Amino acid sequence: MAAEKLSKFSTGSSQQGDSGGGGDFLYDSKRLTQLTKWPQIELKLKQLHLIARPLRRGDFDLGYLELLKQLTHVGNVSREDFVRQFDKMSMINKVNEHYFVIVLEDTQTNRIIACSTLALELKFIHECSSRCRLEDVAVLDSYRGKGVGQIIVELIVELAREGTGCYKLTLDCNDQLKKFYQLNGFTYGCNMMSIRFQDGH
Ligand code: 16G
Repeated sequence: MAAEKLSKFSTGSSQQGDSGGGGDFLYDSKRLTQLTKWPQIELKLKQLHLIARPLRRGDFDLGYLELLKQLTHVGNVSREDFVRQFDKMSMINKVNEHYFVIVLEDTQTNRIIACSTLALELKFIHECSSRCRLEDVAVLDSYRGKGVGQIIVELIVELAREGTGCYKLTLDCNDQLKKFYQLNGFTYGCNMMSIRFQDGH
């Protein structure tokens, strides 16, 4: 039963391949381009001169971390730190896909202007299903108000729905963003609690 719930894209283990031409993607870009809704999403992106693709090792130079700084504390992350973390995620993805970081790149400036991450957690419950989390959604301030946030969330929702076989997709957000996520298909369910380690950055 669990096997039947696997995505139509599932290949057993991650393909490190890249149908998009850049080489070192975090996961196979077909995960995005084979989504049923991809043509509609791609059209919306084109109108804004944007492309959507998996994170690449070279994105350190295209403003990925600067973008994340608009979401929360990032701290000092050197190129070596970034590449080490990227390679760890990539290795984990080879065993079983877990990290789907999507970036939107402006084709006119070659800067990354929005991002989001789908993280997949394997479970025993729900017949050995998986649960997905929507994480680290950020849109560069100068690109807000154009529907970019809606596109980046839609991509993750479709990837979770169609590309993972998970039984649910959840997220954490502050009160100001509740309305935005409700408009994008999420319902308010249960409370999120946390213990913050380190010094509460
Ligand atoms: C938001 C993000 C979460 C991110 C956190 C960082 C979404 C949907 N939620 O809750 O993914 O990890 O902010 O804030 O993007 P923190 O540094 O206070 O944990």
